[in-house]
Amino acid sequence: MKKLLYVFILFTISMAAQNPVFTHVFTADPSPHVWPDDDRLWVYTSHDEPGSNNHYGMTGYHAFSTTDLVNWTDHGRILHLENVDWAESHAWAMDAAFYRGKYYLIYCMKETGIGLFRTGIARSDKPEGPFTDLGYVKGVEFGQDPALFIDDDGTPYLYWGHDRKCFAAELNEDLMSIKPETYVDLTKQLTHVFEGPWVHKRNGKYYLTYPGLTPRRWPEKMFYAVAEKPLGPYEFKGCFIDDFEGQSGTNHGGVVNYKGKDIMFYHSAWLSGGLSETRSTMADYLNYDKEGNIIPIIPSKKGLGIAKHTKATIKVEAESGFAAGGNLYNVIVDDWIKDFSGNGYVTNFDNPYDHVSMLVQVAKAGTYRFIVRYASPNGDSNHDVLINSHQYREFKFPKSETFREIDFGEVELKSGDNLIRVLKRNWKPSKGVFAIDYIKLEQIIETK
Ligand code: FUB
Repeated sequence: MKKLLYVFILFTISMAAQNPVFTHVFTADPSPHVWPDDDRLWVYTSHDEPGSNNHYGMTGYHAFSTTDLVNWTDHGRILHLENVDWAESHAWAMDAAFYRGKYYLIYCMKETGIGLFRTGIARSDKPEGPFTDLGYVKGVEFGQDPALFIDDDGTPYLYWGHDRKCFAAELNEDLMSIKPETYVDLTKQLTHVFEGPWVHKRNGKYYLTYPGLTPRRWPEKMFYAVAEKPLGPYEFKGCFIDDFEGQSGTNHGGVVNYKGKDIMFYHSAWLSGGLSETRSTMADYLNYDKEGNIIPIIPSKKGLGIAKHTKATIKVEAESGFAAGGNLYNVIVDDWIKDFSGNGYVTNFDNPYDHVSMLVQVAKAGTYRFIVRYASPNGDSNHDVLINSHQYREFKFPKSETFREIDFGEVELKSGDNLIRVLKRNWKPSKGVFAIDYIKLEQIIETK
């Protein structure tokens, strides 16, 4: 009977829901942020590989942004194990921060040859990356599930924890080591803690939320504790997300204030139909009583409740292709044609098979609208677009002195990694400059 009910609930969710938030890709451990002078809400996530149902194969991170909580841009893969020299596996939970004019990702991966979690740190000039690894934070042994909290006075604090433990410390100004004299073991203050700490500040108080096990029993529930200072002491308050139907074994997330309302991002297994390691980001409003206690959340289909569905557009900057799982073959990144997005564009398709390829990751096979932003100041240009080595079409890019989007209609993507390559296959003497700024793939949602 319970099984039947469960199937029904999942079916209903897929018909009309804002939860899970992203339905085109499997994501976990969401880390939500609002950055200075930016009206977007950003969510950084780890990535679950379709079909693996296995935490050990996790390899990279994604960034998402929105201004209306309905339409999301998936900026694609922003960091991968391959971009981190010292790590061999387990790209598990991460967080992001804005500190002294730069954007940081802080993440855990297992160190090559040692197999222990380290807390890595990477930097970018832009919130969507790509991020460059700087190494791992010294003084953080067993550094799983890091959270980097920058207090209002600019002081950086690191929280981390796994396997029923939680620690915290102030970081030095370069973010590359902890101040050992500030190190605290918070484990005893955080009843039931298992992993995944996250800190947000409200009315001058520090709320530390975390996944925990009530004595050693899975699945995880979300708990919280409150303190007057970032490093505690913390007063345990209780559970605010109990286990729920369709939950993955784990839970993990964070709180952000966007346009005046607190939102809790966390994860479930709703999209995968209950596969505990094939997870999806969820979001629900977080409310408090008059005393500042969190009012427990019951995970809802409605989520943020603004529209029937959220919709994601995958946007991949051509110049980030190499860092983000693609390739730049015999082409260059340039910036003299103005009004490009990101850090530039890709140009110099001078010889046969010169190409840029870009990685697009999706959870399930589906049809997407394929849009390219390009410029071709000297005249029409014909280029081939190859999707996963088999969908081969020659596209005509009409003359355009400035960057413009062109919609090439529908393409099929397979579940998992899709490589989209733009190249000049049938080479003819070039008519001049041809530049690719980005590609976009728009999710087609059927409304019933
Ligand atoms: O996503 C991999 C691991 O699962 C995270 O590091 C944990 O917090 C749990 O969510």
